[in-house]
Order: sequence, then C-alpha cells, then structure tokens
Amino acid sequence: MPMQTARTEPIEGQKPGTSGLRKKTKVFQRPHYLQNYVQSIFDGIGGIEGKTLVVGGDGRFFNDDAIQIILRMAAANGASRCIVGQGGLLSTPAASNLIRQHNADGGLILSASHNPGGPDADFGLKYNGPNGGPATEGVTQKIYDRTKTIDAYKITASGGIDIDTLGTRTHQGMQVDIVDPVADYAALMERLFDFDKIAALFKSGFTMRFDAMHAVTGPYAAAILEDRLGAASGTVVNGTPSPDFGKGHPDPNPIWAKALMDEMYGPDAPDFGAASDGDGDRNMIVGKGAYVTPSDSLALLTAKAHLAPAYAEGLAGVARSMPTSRAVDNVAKALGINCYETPTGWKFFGNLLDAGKVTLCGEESAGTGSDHVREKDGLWAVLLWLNILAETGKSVSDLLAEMWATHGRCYYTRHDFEDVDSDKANAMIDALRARLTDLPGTQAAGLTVAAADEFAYDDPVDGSRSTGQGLRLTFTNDARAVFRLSGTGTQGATIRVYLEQLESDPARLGLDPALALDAVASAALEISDLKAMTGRDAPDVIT
Ligand code: VG1
Ligand code: CO
Repeated sequence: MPMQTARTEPIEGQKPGTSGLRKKTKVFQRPHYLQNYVQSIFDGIGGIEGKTLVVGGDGRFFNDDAIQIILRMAAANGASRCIVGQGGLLSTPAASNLIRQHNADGGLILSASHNPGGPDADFGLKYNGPNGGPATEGVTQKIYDRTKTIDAYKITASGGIDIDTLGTRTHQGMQVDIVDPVADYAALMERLFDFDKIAALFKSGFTMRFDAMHAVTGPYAAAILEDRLGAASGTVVNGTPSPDFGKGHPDPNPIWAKALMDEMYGPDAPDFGAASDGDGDRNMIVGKGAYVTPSDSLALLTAKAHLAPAYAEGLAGVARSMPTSRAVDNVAKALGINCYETPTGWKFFGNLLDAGKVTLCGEESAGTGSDHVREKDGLWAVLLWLNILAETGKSVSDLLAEMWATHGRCYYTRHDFEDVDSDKANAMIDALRARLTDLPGTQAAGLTVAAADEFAYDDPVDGSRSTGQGLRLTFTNDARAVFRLSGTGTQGATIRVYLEQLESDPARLGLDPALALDAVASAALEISDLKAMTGRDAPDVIT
C-alpha cells in the first residue's frame, strides 16, 4: 500500500475538553496538526487495524478537507471500513446512532458544536467510542498522552475520495460507504415517537418554527418535520448548512437565536418554536411567549415522557449535570425514580445509560437526550415535546405552569464571562476554593451561605472518581450558585456562574426571572469577588 510517513511537529498538547479538541480553525490547518491529533486518537484507542469507523461533521469550514485527511489516514492505519455521511455531513446524534446501528468500533465527529465556524473561527474533532458516546476520561487521557510523544503519522499518498455520491467504494484497500446522513436517524425517531399523532397535530393547524441556525440539523428537520410529519413548508428556517453558519453563532439560546425569540414573543407567534446548534445535539424550546429553560425542559420531559411510545413503560432513572437546576430532582422524587448528579459533559451519562440506570438525561446548556443514542440530541428533544403536546393538547405555557404548581419553580440563569485572562480566572477560582470551608454562615446580598464545596463525582458504574468539577454554594433560602471554568472555549478562559432560586410559594411562580435571581446573582459576585479579581463588570452572555 503506498504510504507516506511524515515527521511531525509538536501539537501543543492540550487535553481534549468536555467534547473533543477545539481550536481555532487555523491551528487545525497548520502543517501536520490535524494529522498528529488523528494519529494520536488512532494510537490512543489501541490502533484501528481491521476496524470500522463512522466519520462525519457539521459542515463547517475545513470539514471536507479534514475528512479527506482522516479517510487517508484511516486507510493507511489499516481500518477495514469507514461509514461517511454524504457530503461529509452527520449530526452528532446521527453519528452516535450510526456507530450503534452498524456495530462500528467508534467514530470521528468534526465539529466545534455551537462555536462559530469559518477560516477565522473554530474547528473541532472528537472521538466517540463503540457505544456511540464521547470518549471516556480514561480513553481521553490515553489520546492526550499520545499527543505528547507522537513523532510520525501514517497517510496514503493520494486523496480525492468522492464523499458526495452515495454508495460503496474503496480507497487503498479500505471500504468507504457514503450513506444518507438522515435516513437511519429519521427511522430511529419514527420508532420512538407517535408520528401519526404528531402529524395529526400539524394537520389540525398547529404551527411551528424550527431555526436550524444554518447548521447541520437543517436537512434532518426538513426531512422529519416537513416531509414526514407534514408541518407547513417554511416551518424550518435557516435550513441549509453553511461553512460559516451564515456568519452566525449556532448556539440555540435566547441570545443567539434572537430572531426566533422575537417571533415567539411577537403578535403572530406560532404555537411552538425550537432551535438546534452547530452539530445538532443541543435544543432550545420556546412556546408562544414562553421560553423554556433547558433545566425546566428536562424536568418536563421527565414528567411526561411516558406519553411517547418509547417511554411508555416509564423511566429507569434520570441524570443531570451538577450545574443543571434541581427542577428535575423534584419530578424524579415524585415519580419515585433515581436522579443522578454528574459532572458537566455528556461522557458521564454514558455509563449510567449503558448500565440501564437512567433513561433520560440533560444539561443546563440546552442538551437533553435518552438511551436511544449516547449523545444529547436536539431534534429528539423537539420531537418528544411535540409528542407530549399532541397527546395532552395543552400549550407549552400550560404545561410549565402545571409543573411549577406541582413541584415549585426553579428560576435559573447562567452568566458567562468570556475570554478572561486565564491566570486571573484561575486565581479567582483558586481563591474561592481556598475559602470554601469558611463560607457557611457568610452573609451577602441578604442571603446566608448554608454549604459550600467543590463537586467531585464517584461513578456508580465503574467506580472512577472525577474531582474539581465546579465550586458550589447553597444558601439558606433554596438558592444556589455554582462556579466553573469552561472546557470548550478556544480563547482565554470562560468563567461560568450558574444561578438558581427555587420558589414554592404559589404567589411567587410568575416572577420576572431576572428579579427572582437578583439576590443570588449579587451574592455570588460579592462572595467570589469576581469583578475585582477579573476586571470584569458584567457577564458577556446571559442565558
Ligand atoms: C459546554 C457546556 C456543557 C456541554 C459542552 C459540550 O461545556 O457547558 O454542558 O456538555 O459544552 O456541548 P463547557 O465546558 O464549555 O461549559 V456541545 O453542544 O459542544 O457538544
Ligand atoms: Co453541540
């Protein structure tokens, strides 16, 4: 087999974060950089000789070129087969599904998720294991260790593999299957949900807007919502994936999906609105004049999932990441099922899902999912909501009001301080960590700290322990503040401050969220001394 072995340059070894390695596109484009990382993945997972891999990405700038490199390297490393989404496209949940459906040995997903794309923006690459989920901590460590010692990679001499035409071909002894990125995923959704019921809802005049944010879910949403379920044409907007996401920021939250929010709060609002992110694993849900926080969405889906065929038997349990609000805890308690609290990042849910301990899981960052794949899944969440709306005949705001009346309301917000000087961000977190044991009893902004600790997680399945997963402060009035540093940024440090206030008083269920969270927001700033320590007056993004 013709093969070229190149000497390599250091790849600035950096441990891949919560979902793979993310860098500026220009860094990935440096000579040998991507190649070194891909070889480190192949070596880190024990080689790929004779193995089958799923390959695809969110279509951002450099997607195509990177896939050519990956395929040539997979062939040179002796892989027997690669399954590739047509045009190089695969949403993260669809890739997870393909890995599982084809019993593949894993997959390479090219995406920097909700980060902008383009020559001057971000690129990313993650490895998912044979269960379809993000690499475990152990595998990530092996890949990272390999990046520090790697000095050569294998690649075939010639490229130009056609990834745009469906069908099977070979590249230097490796089989390359180009598959429809949507077909298997749409079939899975059809098995999980009552498509007839949802179609009847649309037929009855129910209206919806789905903002694909110029990212990968466009083709999936058009095929499922419009073609199969009969939603009016034009339901899906910004539905053609573009290399720079229409120069936008494909992050489905009220800030970056502002056009959708304006429509949903406007005079001609459709009944239901939703959006998804760059790689299709996140979701935003919004009713007529009713934004649903991701934490509330997880709680509501937990309460009502049994209305969809796939979950009719009930849920084995649920899980949420630690900074996600405790709304779902209350629902789980009422249902009599376990609720697990994990560190941020989907990989921690994988073991719980594999062991059958949980059926649903979610994060405050707009990620919700179930045991149907091993990734969060944007369109899945939208379809489960639609199934619930179709079964109950209620509106989004009715369902929320009902839930709050039963379980209380967890007001919730996240404040992000972006591109903070890394040393200052670390110094702030270190200083707060050092004071944790002294904090109980401290008063700030009228609140009193009840408990303070640094979150660590003992995995109930494999017994592994993950430390340093966020500083959390609870207050005597059911408020909570959490501080953690982002693991997915590509510039400086991002400090995330998660704020929550539980209200059970029926008279206090309809407050302006910003007002309800004002005291805990002030207390968090005061106690952490964030402004003085970082030089930042206000958060860059509030979601
Ligand atoms: C962020 C979110 C986290 C999510 C991760 C990957 O991580 O907070 O909840 O799992 O992104 O999501 P961090 O470390 O920046 O807070 V995605 O849509 O990139 O796959
Ligand atoms: Co994503």
